[in-house]
Amino acid sequence: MRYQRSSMLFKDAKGVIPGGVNSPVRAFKSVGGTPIFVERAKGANLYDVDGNIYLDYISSWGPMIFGHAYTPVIKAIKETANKGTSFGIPTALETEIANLAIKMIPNMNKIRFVNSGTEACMSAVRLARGFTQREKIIKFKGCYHGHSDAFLIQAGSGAMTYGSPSSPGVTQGTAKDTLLASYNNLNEVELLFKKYPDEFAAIIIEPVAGNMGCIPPKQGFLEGLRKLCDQNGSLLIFDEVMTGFRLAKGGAQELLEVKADIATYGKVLGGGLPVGAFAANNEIMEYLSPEGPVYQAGTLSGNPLAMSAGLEMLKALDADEEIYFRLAKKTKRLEDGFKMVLRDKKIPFQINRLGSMISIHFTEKPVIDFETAAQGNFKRFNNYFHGMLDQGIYLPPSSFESYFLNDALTNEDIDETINCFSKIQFDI
Ligand code: KE4
Repeated sequence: MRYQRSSMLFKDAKGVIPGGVNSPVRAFKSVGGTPIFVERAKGANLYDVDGNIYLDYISSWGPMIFGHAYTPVIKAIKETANKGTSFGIPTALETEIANLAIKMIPNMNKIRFVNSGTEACMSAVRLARGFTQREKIIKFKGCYHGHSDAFLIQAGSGAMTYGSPSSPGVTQGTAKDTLLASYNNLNEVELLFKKYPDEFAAIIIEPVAGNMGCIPPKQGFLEGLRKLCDQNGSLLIFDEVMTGFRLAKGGAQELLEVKADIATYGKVLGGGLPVGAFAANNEIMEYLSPEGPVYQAGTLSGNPLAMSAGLEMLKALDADEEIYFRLAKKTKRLEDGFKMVLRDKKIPFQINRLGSMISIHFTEKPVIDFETAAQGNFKRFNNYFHGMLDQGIYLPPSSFESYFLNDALTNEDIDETINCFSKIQFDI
């Protein structure tokens, strides 16, 4: 049986870990079935505990941009570990990676390292609130900024009313300060600023949405948010946890040429170890403890083991002038192949792509926001997901996720993926 040992391990895991996983998306809840358990990974391949081999299209949800077990990162981790893994005392390594990150990221002077994207986004909002001395924030339906209370908010009864908690445990008191707008809808944001003048500390957005599937910003959308923030004295926070160091050295700020006031990072920045970060100019960062009044801290923040992995990733990206071109070209090859198959089978679909971020929605209408993303044919998606998994292609187990290609994928791997795709029975 193809997944026998994974099934056993999943059963064991559920006896001691909630849902058998340490992050819900891994449980295959939306696609059904039993998650595979990985034994090891190298390059573009995952090897599960039943001896099955996969081409990996999530790359640990972004970090493995050069592929798994990337030699320079592994070497750095081993060498650093021999000298101790964490001290809770400053190391020169933190300054080295901070300098390189600030060199690569436009518009920022300082960066603070934390341990996850959630922590980075949570801290960025607190910093924006402290800096502006305002309480409300605007986020966008379908954008995910981690599981901090302020972000687990769904649209309230009317678009202009307060949000409501999208998870038990999040209080109404928290929800009242988070208001929602639709992605790619500038008008809704303008109305919020009109309704709550001088009350918004910040807008937080994924500059290229990756948690509704991939949704690029419409022409002028981010520029419009920039203008509204400038007009209203609010900060623009780019959540670049996914896009940072993946779309370009300078992330979405560089690629889309829109300036953020605070940008958050994670994933690629840690090279597969737990790292998040947030960056801003000197004026804003001076408000952060211990220099300023906005408190933020972390026992393992900037620990040398994670910093050594992240530093090697950034060095490799900074030195490789072609990486982003190669990744975009490979992702376009996949896009073109998928389109040819689906057009030939006359299956309605939308493929959104920017750089190496891509996703498929089985729907007629262009997917431009959460509402249109939610109109996909999920049964068809789930059938496609499992049909590909059974052929050794590991895709994100939800149509609300973006695919993350890695540079270890070859053109032959992409063509093999397209070949597997052509064998799927879509017309169920
Ligand atoms: P983490 O706390 O999971 O490191 O980062 C949260 C986060 C923040 N911002 C964006 C744009 C993100 O995509 C994420 C996390 N991404 C998900 C994948 N959609 C992580 C996968 C998971 O939750 O297991």
